Amino acid sequence: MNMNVKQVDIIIVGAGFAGLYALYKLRLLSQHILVIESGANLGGSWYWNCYPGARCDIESIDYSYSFSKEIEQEWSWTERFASQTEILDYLNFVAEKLDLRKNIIFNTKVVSAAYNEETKRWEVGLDNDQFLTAGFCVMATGCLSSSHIPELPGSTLFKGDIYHTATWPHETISFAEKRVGVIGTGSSGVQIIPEIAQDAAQLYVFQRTPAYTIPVNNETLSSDYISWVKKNYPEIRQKAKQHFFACGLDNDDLSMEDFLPADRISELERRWQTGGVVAFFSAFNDILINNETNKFVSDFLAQKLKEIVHDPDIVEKLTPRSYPFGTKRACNAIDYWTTFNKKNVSLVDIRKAPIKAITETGLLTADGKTYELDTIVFATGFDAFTGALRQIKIKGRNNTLLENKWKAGPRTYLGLMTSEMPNMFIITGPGSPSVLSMMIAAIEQHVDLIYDFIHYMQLNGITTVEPKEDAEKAWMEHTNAIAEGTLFMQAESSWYLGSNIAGKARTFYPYAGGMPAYRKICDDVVRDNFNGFLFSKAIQV
Ligand code: NA7
Repeated sequence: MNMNVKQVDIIIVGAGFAGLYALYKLRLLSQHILVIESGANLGGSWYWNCYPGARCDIESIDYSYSFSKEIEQEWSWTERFASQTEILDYLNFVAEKLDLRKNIIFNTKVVSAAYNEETKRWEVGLDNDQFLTAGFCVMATGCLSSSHIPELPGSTLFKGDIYHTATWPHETISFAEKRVGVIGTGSSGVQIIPEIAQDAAQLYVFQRTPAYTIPVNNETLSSDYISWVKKNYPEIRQKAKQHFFACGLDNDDLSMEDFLPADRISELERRWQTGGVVAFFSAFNDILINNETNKFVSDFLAQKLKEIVHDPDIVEKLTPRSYPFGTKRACNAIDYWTTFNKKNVSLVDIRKAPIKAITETGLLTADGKTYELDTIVFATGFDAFTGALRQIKIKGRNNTLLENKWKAGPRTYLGLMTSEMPNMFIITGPGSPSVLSMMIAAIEQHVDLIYDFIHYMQLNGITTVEPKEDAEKAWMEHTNAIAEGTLFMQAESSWYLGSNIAGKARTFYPYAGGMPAYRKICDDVVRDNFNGFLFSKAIQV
Protein backbone atom coordinates (compact mmCIF):
# COMPACT_ATOMS: atom_id res chain seq x y z
CA MET A 1 0.00 0.00 0.00
CA ASN A 2 1.42 3.41 -0.89
CA MET A 3 2.34 6.00 1.71
CA ASN A 4 -0.26 8.57 0.66
CA VAL A 5 -3.15 6.52 1.88
CA LYS A 6 -5.83 8.80 3.19
CA GLN A 7 -7.05 7.90 6.67
CA VAL A 8 -10.55 8.65 7.87
CA ASP A 9 -12.64 7.54 10.80
CA ILE A 10 -15.65 6.47 8.80
CA ILE A 11 -16.11 5.66 5.15
CA ILE A 12 -19.61 5.53 3.74
CA VAL A 13 -20.18 3.81 0.42
CA GLY A 14 -23.00 5.44 -1.55
CA ALA A 15 -24.67 8.86 -1.53
CA GLY A 16 -28.32 7.92 -1.83
CA PHE A 17 -30.93 8.41 0.90
CA ALA A 18 -28.96 6.08 3.23
CA GLY A 19 -25.49 7.50 2.63
CA LEU A 20 -26.65 11.10 2.96
CA TYR A 21 -28.41 10.57 6.26
CA ALA A 22 -25.51 8.47 7.54
CA LEU A 23 -23.14 11.28 6.65
CA TYR A 24 -25.24 13.87 8.45
CA LYS A 25 -25.75 11.77 11.56
CA LEU A 26 -22.27 10.28 11.91
CA ARG A 27 -20.65 13.66 11.31
CA LEU A 28 -21.96 14.43 14.80
CA LEU A 29 -19.42 11.85 16.01
CA SER A 30 -16.49 12.58 13.73
CA GLN A 31 -15.50 15.16 11.15
CA HIS A 32 -13.25 12.65 9.40
CA ILE A 33 -15.81 11.03 7.18
CA LEU A 34 -15.83 10.41 3.46
CA VAL A 35 -18.65 9.26 1.26
CA ILE A 36 -17.63 7.52 -1.95
CA GLU A 37 -20.23 7.64 -4.71
CA SER A 38 -19.95 6.06 -8.15
CA GLY A 39 -22.46 8.44 -9.76
CA ALA A 40 -21.64 11.93 -10.99
CA ASN A 41 -24.12 13.30 -8.50
CA LEU A 42 -25.98 12.30 -5.36
CA GLY A 43 -29.26 10.37 -5.19
CA GLY A 44 -28.21 6.73 -5.50
CA SER A 45 -31.02 4.71 -7.08
CA TRP A 46 -32.93 7.93 -7.67
CA TYR A 47 -29.98 9.32 -9.59
CA TRP A 48 -29.65 6.30 -11.86
CA ASN A 49 -33.31 5.39 -12.43
CA CYS A 50 -34.17 8.53 -14.39
CA TYR A 51 -36.22 6.74 -17.05
CA PRO A 52 -39.47 8.32 -18.28
CA GLY A 53 -42.28 7.65 -15.81
CA ALA A 54 -39.98 6.85 -12.85
CA ARG A 55 -41.94 7.57 -9.71
CA CYS A 56 -42.00 6.42 -6.12
CA ASP A 57 -44.58 3.79 -5.17
CA ILE A 58 -44.91 5.25 -1.64
CA GLU A 59 -46.65 8.55 -0.93
CA SER A 60 -44.25 11.50 -0.81
CA ILE A 61 -45.30 12.64 2.65
CA ASP A 62 -44.16 9.25 3.94
CA TYR A 63 -41.22 8.84 1.58
CA SER A 64 -39.16 11.59 3.14
CA TYR A 65 -36.74 12.06 6.01
CA SER A 66 -38.28 12.47 9.44
CA PHE A 67 -35.11 13.39 11.32
CA SER A 68 -35.25 17.15 10.69
CA LYS A 69 -38.22 19.28 11.67
CA GLU A 70 -36.71 22.11 9.62
CA ILE A 71 -36.55 20.05 6.46
CA GLU A 72 -40.12 18.91 7.02
CA GLN A 73 -41.24 22.51 7.28
CA GLU A 74 -39.13 23.98 4.50
CA TRP A 75 -39.77 21.38 1.81
CA SER A 76 -43.18 21.09 0.13
CA TRP A 77 -44.09 18.05 -1.98
CA THR A 78 -46.17 18.84 -5.04
CA GLU A 79 -47.61 15.41 -5.88
CA ARG A 80 -49.08 12.59 -3.85
CA PHE A 81 -46.60 10.18 -5.44
CA ALA A 82 -43.39 12.03 -6.24
CA SER A 83 -41.63 11.74 -9.58
CA GLN A 84 -37.97 10.76 -9.75
CA THR A 85 -37.04 14.36 -10.59
CA GLU A 86 -38.83 15.76 -7.56
CA ILE A 87 -37.18 13.21 -5.26
CA LEU A 88 -33.79 14.15 -6.68
CA ASP A 89 -34.59 17.85 -6.14
CA TYR A 90 -35.50 17.00 -2.54
CA LEU A 91 -32.22 15.19 -1.94
CA ASN A 92 -30.27 18.09 -3.43
CA PHE A 93 -32.17 20.48 -1.19
CA VAL A 94 -31.30 18.34 1.85
CA ALA A 95 -27.64 18.10 0.83
CA GLU A 96 -27.45 21.85 0.32
CA LYS A 97 -29.14 22.63 3.59
CA LEU A 98 -26.92 20.28 5.60
CA ASP A 99 -23.78 21.10 3.63
CA LEU A 100 -23.22 17.45 2.80
CA ARG A 101 -21.38 17.70 -0.52
CA LYS A 102 -18.06 18.65 1.04
CA ASN A 103 -17.63 15.10 2.36
CA ILE A 104 -18.61 13.32 -0.86
CA ILE A 105 -16.29 12.10 -3.60
CA PHE A 106 -18.25 11.52 -6.83
CA ASN A 107 -17.48 9.47 -9.96
CA THR A 108 -15.55 6.98 -7.87
CA LYS A 109 -16.26 3.33 -7.15
CA VAL A 110 -15.22 1.33 -4.15
CA VAL A 111 -13.82 -1.91 -5.55
CA SER A 112 -12.42 -3.60 -2.46
CA ALA A 113 -12.54 -3.46 1.32
CA ALA A 114 -10.18 -5.57 3.40
CA TYR A 115 -10.06 -5.70 7.18
CA ASN A 116 -6.58 -5.41 8.63
CA GLU A 117 -6.38 -7.43 11.85
CA GLU A 118 -3.35 -5.57 13.10
CA THR A 119 -4.52 -2.02 12.60
CA LYS A 120 -8.20 -2.91 13.18
CA ARG A 121 -9.03 -0.77 10.18
CA TRP A 122 -10.66 -1.30 6.82
CA GLU A 123 -8.43 -0.75 3.78
CA VAL A 124 -10.66 0.42 1.02
CA GLY A 125 -9.62 0.30 -2.64
CA LEU A 126 -11.05 2.70 -5.22
CA ASP A 127 -11.33 2.31 -8.97
CA ASN A 128 -8.83 5.14 -9.45
CA ASP A 129 -6.20 2.91 -7.79
CA GLN A 130 -6.19 4.95 -4.60
CA PHE A 131 -6.66 3.49 -1.14
CA LEU A 132 -8.28 4.81 2.01
CA THR A 133 -8.31 3.38 5.47
CA ALA A 134 -11.16 3.75 7.91
CA GLY A 135 -12.08 2.57 11.38
CA PHE A 136 -15.65 1.96 10.26
CA CYS A 137 -17.07 1.02 6.90
CA VAL A 138 -20.74 1.83 6.35
CA MET A 139 -22.28 0.20 3.31
CA ALA A 140 -25.03 2.47 2.02
CA THR A 141 -24.99 0.62 -1.27
CA GLY A 142 -28.74 0.15 -1.63
CA CYS A 143 -31.01 -2.85 -2.06
CA LEU A 144 -31.97 -2.18 -5.66
CA SER A 145 -28.84 -0.65 -7.11
CA SER A 146 -27.07 -3.32 -9.09
CA SER A 147 -28.90 -3.59 -12.39
CA HIS A 148 -29.52 -6.92 -14.06
CA ILE A 149 -29.31 -7.48 -17.81
CA PRO A 150 -30.06 -11.03 -18.90
CA GLU A 151 -27.40 -12.65 -21.00
CA LEU A 152 -28.75 -13.03 -24.50
CA PRO A 153 -26.72 -14.17 -27.48
CA GLY A 154 -26.01 -11.42 -29.99
CA SER A 155 -26.26 -8.44 -27.64
CA THR A 156 -23.30 -6.74 -29.31
CA LEU A 157 -24.78 -7.18 -32.79
CA PHE A 158 -27.78 -4.87 -32.39
CA LYS A 159 -27.43 -1.74 -34.53
CA GLY A 160 -30.04 0.29 -32.66
CA ASP A 161 -30.03 1.75 -29.16
CA ILE A 162 -30.07 -0.36 -25.99
CA TYR A 163 -31.02 1.04 -22.57
CA HIS A 164 -31.61 -0.31 -19.09
CA THR A 165 -34.11 1.54 -16.91
CA ALA A 166 -31.68 1.52 -13.97
CA THR A 167 -28.82 3.11 -15.90
CA TRP A 168 -30.84 5.50 -17.97
CA PRO A 169 -28.93 8.33 -19.71
CA HIS A 170 -29.33 11.78 -18.15
CA GLU A 171 -30.76 13.22 -21.33
CA THR A 172 -34.07 13.19 -23.17
CA ILE A 173 -34.53 10.17 -25.37
CA SER A 174 -37.11 10.45 -28.12
CA PHE A 175 -39.16 7.41 -29.10
CA ALA A 176 -41.10 9.25 -31.79
CA GLU A 177 -41.45 7.17 -34.94
CA LYS A 178 -39.38 4.40 -33.36
CA ARG A 179 -40.11 0.69 -33.09
CA VAL A 180 -39.34 -0.07 -29.47
CA GLY A 181 -39.13 -3.33 -27.52
CA VAL A 182 -39.41 -3.29 -23.73
CA ILE A 183 -38.28 -6.45 -21.94
CA GLY A 184 -39.68 -6.81 -18.42
CA THR A 185 -42.95 -5.91 -16.74
CA GLY A 186 -42.01 -5.30 -13.09
CA SER A 187 -42.40 -1.86 -11.51
CA SER A 188 -39.96 -0.18 -13.92
CA GLY A 189 -41.56 -1.74 -16.99
CA VAL A 190 -45.04 -0.86 -15.75
CA GLN A 191 -43.93 2.77 -15.40
CA ILE A 192 -42.01 3.21 -18.64
CA ILE A 193 -44.33 1.27 -20.97
CA PRO A 194 -47.21 3.84 -20.99
CA GLU A 195 -44.68 6.65 -21.50
CA ILE A 196 -43.04 5.03 -24.52
CA ALA A 197 -46.43 4.04 -25.93
CA GLN A 198 -47.37 7.72 -26.18
CA ASP A 199 -44.73 8.40 -28.84
CA ALA A 200 -43.47 5.19 -30.33
CA ALA A 201 -44.56 4.09 -33.79
CA GLN A 202 -44.79 0.57 -32.45
CA LEU A 203 -44.15 -0.78 -28.97
CA TYR A 204 -43.61 -4.46 -28.29
CA VAL A 205 -43.84 -5.43 -24.62
CA PHE A 206 -41.95 -8.66 -23.99
CA GLN A 207 -43.58 -10.12 -20.90
CA ARG A 208 -42.45 -13.23 -19.07
CA THR A 209 -44.60 -12.82 -15.97
CA PRO A 210 -47.53 -10.41 -15.65
CA ALA A 211 -47.52 -8.03 -12.70
CA TYR A 212 -50.34 -7.27 -10.32
CA THR A 213 -50.90 -3.54 -10.74
CA ILE A 214 -52.87 -0.99 -8.75
CA PRO A 215 -53.70 2.47 -10.12
CA VAL A 216 -52.02 5.26 -8.18
CA ASN A 217 -54.66 7.92 -8.75
CA ASN A 218 -51.88 10.43 -8.38
CA GLU A 219 -52.83 14.04 -7.72
CA THR A 220 -51.33 17.45 -7.12
CA LEU A 221 -51.20 18.24 -3.42
CA SER A 222 -53.13 21.38 -2.49
CA SER A 223 -51.52 24.09 -0.39
CA ASP A 224 -54.18 23.47 2.27
CA TYR A 225 -53.22 19.83 2.48
CA ILE A 226 -49.52 20.67 2.66
CA SER A 227 -50.19 23.14 5.50
CA TRP A 228 -52.15 20.45 7.33
CA VAL A 229 -49.29 17.96 6.83
CA LYS A 230 -46.72 20.44 8.14
CA LYS A 231 -48.77 21.01 11.26
CA ASN A 232 -49.30 17.29 11.78
CA TYR A 233 -45.96 15.73 10.93
CA PRO A 234 -45.38 14.39 14.48
CA GLU A 235 -48.67 12.46 14.37
CA ILE A 236 -48.06 11.28 10.81
CA ARG A 237 -44.62 9.94 11.74
CA GLN A 238 -45.96 8.35 14.89
CA LYS A 239 -48.65 6.57 12.92
CA ALA A 240 -46.02 5.38 10.45
CA LYS A 241 -43.98 3.92 13.28
CA GLN A 242 -46.87 1.63 14.13
CA HIS A 243 -47.65 0.60 10.56
CA PHE A 244 -46.35 -2.73 9.25
CA PHE A 245 -44.79 -1.03 6.21
CA ALA A 246 -43.88 2.14 8.19
CA CYS A 247 -46.31 4.28 6.19
CA GLY A 248 -48.51 6.91 7.82
CA LEU A 249 -51.75 5.16 6.90
CA ASP A 250 -54.59 4.20 9.15
CA ASN A 251 -53.64 0.88 10.60
CA ASP A 252 -56.96 -0.93 10.65
CA ASP A 253 -55.25 -4.25 11.24
CA LEU A 254 -58.26 -6.32 10.23
CA SER A 255 -58.23 -9.66 8.49
CA MET A 256 -60.63 -10.49 5.68
CA GLU A 257 -62.61 -12.62 8.15
CA ASP A 258 -63.21 -9.51 10.24
CA PHE A 259 -65.35 -8.08 7.43
CA LEU A 260 -68.82 -9.29 6.61
CA PRO A 261 -68.68 -11.11 3.25
CA ALA A 262 -70.75 -8.36 1.64
CA ASP A 263 -68.32 -5.68 2.82
CA ARG A 264 -65.13 -7.29 1.54
CA ILE A 265 -65.51 -6.20 -2.07
CA SER A 266 -66.48 -2.69 -1.05
CA GLU A 267 -63.38 -2.46 1.13
CA LEU A 268 -61.20 -3.42 -1.83
CA GLU A 269 -63.16 -1.08 -4.10
CA ARG A 270 -62.60 1.77 -1.64
CA ARG A 271 -58.87 1.06 -1.59
CA TRP A 272 -58.76 0.70 -5.38
CA GLN A 273 -60.30 4.17 -5.68
CA THR A 274 -57.82 5.57 -3.13
CA GLY A 275 -55.00 4.21 -5.25
CA GLY A 276 -51.51 2.99 -4.48
CA VAL A 277 -50.16 -0.40 -3.59
CA VAL A 278 -49.66 0.23 0.12
CA ALA A 279 -53.19 1.50 0.71
CA PHE A 280 -54.53 -1.48 -1.24
CA PHE A 281 -52.35 -3.96 0.66
CA SER A 282 -53.57 -2.57 3.95
CA ALA A 283 -57.17 -3.68 3.22
CA PHE A 284 -56.68 -6.98 5.02
CA ASN A 285 -53.79 -7.85 7.32
CA ASP A 286 -53.69 -11.46 6.15
CA ILE A 287 -53.15 -10.96 2.41
CA LEU A 288 -49.62 -12.30 2.63
CA ILE A 289 -50.31 -15.16 5.00
CA ASN A 290 -53.71 -16.53 4.02
CA ASN A 291 -54.23 -18.16 0.62
CA GLU A 292 -57.97 -17.61 0.71
CA THR A 293 -57.67 -13.88 1.35
CA ASN A 294 -54.96 -13.60 -1.26
CA LYS A 295 -57.14 -15.37 -3.85
CA PHE A 296 -60.04 -13.08 -3.05
CA VAL A 297 -57.83 -10.06 -3.70
CA SER A 298 -56.33 -11.43 -6.91
CA ASP A 299 -59.82 -12.35 -8.20
CA PHE A 300 -60.87 -8.75 -7.55
CA LEU A 301 -57.92 -7.51 -9.60
CA ALA A 302 -58.60 -10.02 -12.39
CA GLN A 303 -62.15 -8.68 -12.63
CA LYS A 304 -60.86 -5.09 -12.83
CA LEU A 305 -58.50 -6.10 -15.60
CA LYS A 306 -61.40 -7.58 -17.61
CA GLU A 307 -63.30 -4.31 -17.26
CA ILE A 308 -60.39 -2.21 -18.50
CA VAL A 309 -58.64 -4.17 -21.25
CA HIS A 310 -60.74 -4.82 -24.36
CA ASP A 311 -59.09 -7.82 -26.00
CA PRO A 312 -59.78 -11.07 -24.04
CA ASP A 313 -56.57 -12.60 -25.31
CA ILE A 314 -54.55 -9.72 -23.83
CA VAL A 315 -56.58 -9.93 -20.62
CA GLU A 316 -55.58 -13.56 -20.33
CA LYS A 317 -51.91 -12.75 -20.92
CA LEU A 318 -51.96 -9.91 -18.37
CA THR A 319 -53.57 -12.01 -15.65
CA PRO A 320 -51.00 -13.23 -13.11
CA ARG A 321 -51.42 -16.93 -12.42
CA SER A 322 -48.03 -18.21 -11.30
CA TYR A 323 -47.75 -16.49 -7.91
CA PRO A 324 -49.98 -15.10 -5.15
CA PHE A 325 -50.70 -11.38 -5.07
CA GLY A 326 -47.84 -9.41 -3.49
CA THR A 327 -45.30 -12.23 -3.40
CA LYS A 328 -43.57 -10.47 -6.27
CA ARG A 329 -43.71 -6.71 -5.76
CA ALA A 330 -47.11 -5.37 -6.81
CA CYS A 331 -46.78 -2.27 -8.97
CA ASN A 332 -48.25 1.20 -8.82
CA ALA A 333 -49.55 2.00 -12.27
CA ILE A 334 -50.54 5.03 -14.28
CA ASP A 335 -52.47 4.08 -17.44
CA TYR A 336 -50.72 0.70 -17.61
CA TRP A 337 -53.58 -1.61 -18.53
CA THR A 338 -55.23 0.94 -20.86
CA THR A 339 -51.96 1.14 -22.78
CA PHE A 340 -52.71 -2.35 -24.11
CA ASN A 341 -55.87 -1.03 -25.76
CA LYS A 342 -53.69 1.14 -28.02
CA LYS A 343 -53.17 0.14 -31.63
CA ASN A 344 -49.42 0.75 -31.54
CA VAL A 345 -48.86 -1.62 -28.58
CA SER A 346 -48.37 -5.41 -28.80
CA LEU A 347 -47.95 -7.78 -25.88
CA VAL A 348 -45.55 -10.63 -26.60
CA ASP A 349 -45.71 -13.63 -24.29
CA ILE A 350 -42.09 -14.69 -23.84
CA ARG A 351 -42.99 -17.36 -21.33
CA LYS A 352 -44.43 -19.36 -24.24
CA ALA A 353 -41.68 -18.39 -26.67
CA PRO A 354 -38.63 -16.99 -24.83
CA ILE A 355 -36.29 -14.51 -26.43
CA LYS A 356 -33.63 -16.58 -28.15
CA ALA A 357 -31.27 -13.91 -29.38
CA ILE A 358 -30.67 -10.29 -30.13
CA THR A 359 -30.02 -9.78 -33.83
CA GLU A 360 -28.64 -6.82 -35.77
CA THR A 361 -32.15 -5.50 -36.21
CA GLY A 362 -34.17 -6.71 -33.25
CA LEU A 363 -35.18 -9.75 -31.26
CA LEU A 364 -35.70 -13.37 -32.21
CA THR A 365 -38.03 -15.54 -30.13
CA ALA A 366 -38.06 -19.31 -29.75
CA ASP A 367 -41.10 -19.71 -32.04
CA GLY A 368 -38.98 -18.33 -34.90
CA LYS A 369 -40.62 -14.89 -34.96
CA THR A 370 -38.44 -11.82 -35.41
CA TYR A 371 -39.27 -8.39 -34.08
CA GLU A 372 -37.69 -5.51 -36.00
CA LEU A 373 -36.69 -2.79 -33.54
CA ASP A 374 -34.91 0.56 -33.40
CA THR A 375 -34.59 0.55 -29.63
CA ILE A 376 -34.46 -2.13 -26.93
CA VAL A 377 -35.24 -1.19 -23.34
CA PHE A 378 -34.32 -3.62 -20.60
CA ALA A 379 -36.59 -3.21 -17.58
CA THR A 380 -35.19 -6.41 -16.17
CA GLY A 381 -34.56 -5.34 -12.61
CA PHE A 382 -31.77 -5.83 -10.16
CA ASP A 383 -29.49 -8.21 -8.38
CA ALA A 384 -31.27 -7.08 -5.23
CA PHE A 385 -29.99 -6.87 -1.64
CA THR A 386 -26.53 -8.34 -2.23
CA GLY A 387 -25.68 -7.32 -5.81
CA ALA A 388 -23.97 -4.03 -4.97
CA LEU A 389 -21.99 -5.62 -2.12
CA ARG A 390 -20.98 -8.46 -4.42
CA GLN A 391 -19.34 -5.94 -6.75
CA ILE A 392 -16.93 -4.98 -3.96
CA LYS A 393 -14.32 -7.54 -2.96
CA ILE A 394 -14.97 -7.58 0.79
CA LYS A 395 -12.50 -9.49 2.93
CA GLY A 396 -12.93 -9.68 6.69
CA ARG A 397 -11.03 -11.39 9.49
CA ASN A 398 -9.18 -14.61 8.68
CA ASN A 399 -9.27 -13.64 4.99
CA THR A 400 -12.96 -14.47 4.91
CA LEU A 401 -14.49 -13.26 1.66
CA LEU A 402 -18.03 -12.00 2.14
CA GLU A 403 -18.99 -13.56 -1.17
CA ASN A 404 -17.90 -16.99 0.06
CA LYS A 405 -19.44 -16.56 3.47
CA TRP A 406 -22.78 -15.72 1.83
CA LYS A 407 -22.65 -18.33 -0.94
CA ALA A 408 -25.59 -20.29 0.44
CA GLY A 409 -27.42 -17.04 1.28
CA PRO A 410 -26.57 -13.97 3.32
CA ARG A 411 -25.99 -14.38 7.03
CA THR A 412 -26.40 -11.29 9.17
CA TYR A 413 -27.47 -10.30 12.63
CA LEU A 414 -30.43 -7.89 12.36
CA GLY A 415 -29.52 -7.31 8.71
CA LEU A 416 -27.05 -4.77 10.05
CA MET A 417 -23.76 -6.62 10.51
CA THR A 418 -22.21 -9.95 9.67
CA SER A 419 -19.68 -11.79 11.82
CA GLU A 420 -16.02 -11.78 10.78
CA MET A 421 -16.51 -8.30 9.31
CA PRO A 422 -15.84 -6.10 12.36
CA ASN A 423 -16.98 -2.47 12.20
CA MET A 424 -18.73 -2.98 8.87
CA PHE A 425 -22.35 -1.88 8.95
CA ILE A 426 -24.81 -2.55 6.15
CA ILE A 427 -27.69 -0.10 5.96
CA THR A 428 -30.90 -2.05 5.24
CA GLY A 429 -28.92 -5.23 4.65
CA PRO A 430 -30.45 -8.65 4.00
CA GLY A 431 -32.31 -9.82 7.09
CA SER A 432 -33.74 -6.36 7.82
CA PRO A 433 -37.18 -5.10 6.70
CA SER A 434 -35.66 -2.85 3.97
CA VAL A 435 -37.90 -3.11 0.88
CA LEU A 436 -40.77 -4.53 2.94
CA SER A 437 -41.10 -1.22 4.72
CA MET A 438 -41.03 2.40 3.73
CA MET A 439 -37.39 2.57 2.83
CA ILE A 440 -36.58 5.95 4.38
CA ALA A 441 -37.90 4.84 7.77
CA ALA A 442 -35.82 1.66 7.52
CA ILE A 443 -32.75 3.73 6.61
CA GLU A 444 -33.22 6.21 9.44
CA GLN A 445 -33.69 3.44 11.97
CA HIS A 446 -30.50 1.68 10.85
CA VAL A 447 -28.43 4.86 10.75
CA ASP A 448 -29.62 5.80 14.23
CA LEU A 449 -28.57 2.33 15.40
CA ILE A 450 -25.15 2.72 13.82
CA TYR A 451 -24.83 6.07 15.56
CA ASP A 452 -25.67 4.35 18.88
CA PHE A 453 -22.98 1.73 18.30
CA ILE A 454 -20.20 4.13 17.37
CA HIS A 455 -21.13 6.59 20.09
CA TYR A 456 -21.11 3.83 22.71
CA MET A 457 -17.75 2.61 21.43
CA GLN A 458 -16.26 6.09 21.50
CA LEU A 459 -17.45 6.65 25.06
CA ASN A 460 -16.06 3.33 26.25
CA GLY A 461 -12.78 3.21 24.35
CA ILE A 462 -13.93 0.21 22.31
CA THR A 463 -12.20 -0.50 19.02
CA THR A 464 -14.31 -3.13 17.29
CA VAL A 465 -17.77 -4.61 17.19
CA GLU A 466 -19.19 -7.58 15.36
CA PRO A 467 -22.08 -9.96 15.89
CA LYS A 468 -21.60 -13.16 17.83
CA GLU A 469 -21.98 -16.19 15.61
CA ASP A 470 -24.74 -17.71 17.70
CA ALA A 471 -26.72 -14.44 17.55
CA GLU A 472 -26.32 -14.39 13.79
CA LYS A 473 -27.41 -18.01 13.50
CA ALA A 474 -30.45 -17.41 15.70
CA TRP A 475 -31.41 -14.32 13.67
CA MET A 476 -31.26 -16.21 10.40
CA GLU A 477 -33.41 -18.98 11.87
CA HIS A 478 -35.89 -16.38 13.10
CA THR A 479 -36.09 -14.53 9.76
CA ASN A 480 -36.45 -17.80 7.85
CA ALA A 481 -39.21 -18.99 10.19
CA ILE A 482 -41.12 -15.74 9.65
CA ALA A 483 -40.73 -15.98 5.87
CA GLU A 484 -41.90 -19.61 5.93
CA GLY A 485 -45.09 -18.48 7.58
CA THR A 486 -45.91 -16.17 4.65
CA LEU A 487 -47.00 -16.76 1.07
CA PHE A 488 -43.78 -15.17 -0.23
CA MET A 489 -42.22 -18.61 -0.51
CA GLN A 490 -44.93 -19.65 -3.02
CA ALA A 491 -43.66 -17.29 -5.72
CA GLU A 492 -42.02 -19.40 -8.41
CA SER A 493 -39.40 -16.70 -8.83
CA SER A 494 -38.88 -13.23 -7.37
CA TRP A 495 -36.11 -10.86 -6.43
CA TYR A 496 -37.26 -11.16 -2.80
CA LEU A 497 -36.06 -14.78 -3.12
CA GLY A 498 -32.98 -14.05 -5.20
CA SER A 499 -34.30 -16.36 -7.88
CA ASN A 500 -34.28 -13.73 -10.64
CA ILE A 501 -30.48 -14.04 -10.79
CA ALA A 502 -28.87 -17.21 -12.12
CA GLY A 503 -26.76 -18.98 -9.51
CA LYS A 504 -27.90 -16.77 -6.63
CA ALA A 505 -28.86 -18.53 -3.40
CA ARG A 506 -32.62 -18.99 -3.09
CA THR A 507 -33.69 -17.74 0.30
CA PHE A 508 -35.97 -14.99 1.51
CA TYR A 509 -33.77 -11.88 1.72
CA PRO A 510 -35.69 -9.22 3.70
CA TYR A 511 -37.18 -9.56 7.19
CA ALA A 512 -40.92 -10.17 6.80
CA GLY A 513 -42.06 -9.49 10.36
CA GLY A 514 -42.86 -5.83 9.78
CA MET A 515 -41.17 -2.63 10.86
CA PRO A 516 -42.78 -2.25 14.33
CA ALA A 517 -41.68 -5.74 15.42
CA TYR A 518 -38.21 -5.23 13.98
CA ARG A 519 -37.81 -1.83 15.62
CA LYS A 520 -38.75 -3.33 18.99
CA ILE A 521 -36.21 -6.14 18.59
CA CYS A 522 -33.45 -3.61 17.82
CA ASP A 523 -34.47 -1.34 20.70
CA ASP A 524 -34.35 -4.33 23.05
CA VAL A 525 -30.90 -5.31 21.78
CA VAL A 526 -29.54 -1.81 22.47
CA ARG A 527 -31.20 -1.59 25.86
CA ASP A 528 -29.76 -5.00 26.69
CA ASN A 529 -26.20 -3.66 26.32
CA PHE A 530 -26.11 -4.53 22.60
CA ASN A 531 -27.01 -8.12 23.24
CA GLY A 532 -25.59 -10.47 20.61
CA PHE A 533 -22.66 -8.23 19.72
CA LEU A 534 -19.06 -8.72 20.66
CA PHE A 535 -17.00 -5.64 21.52
CA SER A 536 -13.25 -5.55 21.86
CA LYS A 537 -10.70 -2.99 22.97
CA ALA A 538 -7.38 -2.72 21.15
CA ILE A 539 -4.53 -4.32 23.04
CA GLN A 540 -2.15 -1.59 24.13
CA VAL A 541 1.50 -2.40 23.37
P1 NA7 B 1 -38.31 -6.40 -11.36
O1 NA7 B 1 -39.47 -6.19 -10.51
O2 NA7 B 1 -37.31 -7.44 -10.98
O3 NA7 B 1 -38.85 -6.72 -12.82
C1 NA7 B 1 -38.01 -7.23 -13.81
C2 NA7 B 1 -38.82 -7.69 -14.98
O4 NA7 B 1 -37.94 -8.16 -15.97
C3 NA7 B 1 -39.76 -8.83 -14.64
O5 NA7 B 1 -40.92 -8.69 -15.39
C4 NA7 B 1 -38.95 -10.04 -15.10
O6 NA7 B 1 -39.73 -11.16 -15.44
C5 NA7 B 1 -38.29 -9.49 -16.32
N1 NA7 B 1 -37.10 -10.24 -16.67
C6 NA7 B 1 -35.98 -10.41 -15.92
N2 NA7 B 1 -35.10 -11.19 -16.57
C7 NA7 B 1 -35.69 -11.54 -17.73
C8 NA7 B 1 -35.29 -12.34 -18.83
N3 NA7 B 1 -34.12 -12.98 -18.85
N4 NA7 B 1 -36.14 -12.47 -19.88
C9 NA7 B 1 -37.33 -11.85 -19.84
N5 NA7 B 1 -37.78 -11.09 -18.85
C10 NA7 B 1 -36.95 -10.93 -17.80
O7 NA7 B 1 -37.47 -5.06 -11.56
P2 NA7 B 1 -38.01 -3.57 -11.65
O8 NA7 B 1 -36.87 -2.72 -12.05
O9 NA7 B 1 -39.22 -3.49 -12.49
O10 NA7 B 1 -38.46 -3.23 -10.20
C11 NA7 B 1 -37.63 -3.49 -9.07
C12 NA7 B 1 -38.02 -2.65 -7.90
O11 NA7 B 1 -37.42 -1.38 -8.03
C13 NA7 B 1 -39.46 -2.33 -7.75
O12 NA7 B 1 -40.20 -3.31 -7.14
C14 NA7 B 1 -39.46 -1.06 -6.95
O13 NA7 B 1 -39.39 -1.35 -5.61
C15 NA7 B 1 -38.20 -0.40 -7.38
P3 NA7 B 1 -39.99 -12.33 -14.33
O14 NA7 B 1 -40.95 -11.72 -13.37
O15 NA7 B 1 -38.64 -12.61 -13.68
O16 NA7 B 1 -40.51 -13.46 -15.09
